[in-house]
Amino acid sequence: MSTLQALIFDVDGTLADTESVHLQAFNHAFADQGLDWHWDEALYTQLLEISGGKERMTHYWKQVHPTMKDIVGSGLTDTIEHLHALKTAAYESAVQSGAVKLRPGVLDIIHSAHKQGLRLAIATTTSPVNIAVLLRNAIGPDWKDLFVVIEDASTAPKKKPHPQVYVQTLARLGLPSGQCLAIEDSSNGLRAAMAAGLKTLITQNRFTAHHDFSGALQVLPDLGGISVEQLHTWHQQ
Ligand code: XBP
Ligand code: MG
Repeated sequence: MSTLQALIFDVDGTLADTESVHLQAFNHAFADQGLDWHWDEALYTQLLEISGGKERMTHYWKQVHPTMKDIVGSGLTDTIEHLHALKTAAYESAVQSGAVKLRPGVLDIIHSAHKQGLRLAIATTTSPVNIAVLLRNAIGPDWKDLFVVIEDASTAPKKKPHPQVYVQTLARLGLPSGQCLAIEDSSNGLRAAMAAGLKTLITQNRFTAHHDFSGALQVLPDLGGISVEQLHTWHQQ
């Protein structure tokens, strides 16, 4: 029987309910560039089927505004890069000003798991600056000391449901998937983790409550009141 040695956390929607702040940041970038794009929550819930902010904007552009000319005069890719840089800056300042709190139970689980000697890792499709601003504000300047591995959009360009980010996390942990547990919020994340052979706990949120979570170890509203011991028990199931 493989005992649990590591927890691998997704970021957006799992560590914190960040997507409404991402949504505001996208709309800020569009308005800043004089685009008449405005994503409401209903549309964004659909667009979240596409992991990765750049991929999401590219999908939207090609699907909804195929005739739109690029705005920086050097083609779609550069325009998307430019919009994404603006969006990330807007997201960073919103989180920096306290727009996002960690979800219930997350900080307790991180600290108790770390104290009990479990290794902690992050496997996300978001950008590294977004992880840093969230966790620096939520945990403190030494937040990185708690995580032995961080894989993100800068190290794993193939986005969930592709398993690349989880496969690379496992390789860097040096652990078999059977000794780890992934914690996710979305069907893309669940599929990516399961494709890497990981048992996965889902903490759903309002953007993902309608998703198909077949194959998840558990589907929870959040981690509130969940102990590390309980994670061990579920992992042994
Ligand atoms: C969720 C995502 C990200 C965010 C936006 O990531 O798909 O794209 O929505 O962040 P996670 P970026 O894997 O943590 O759930 O604009 O930086 O992509
Ligand atoms: Mg997520």
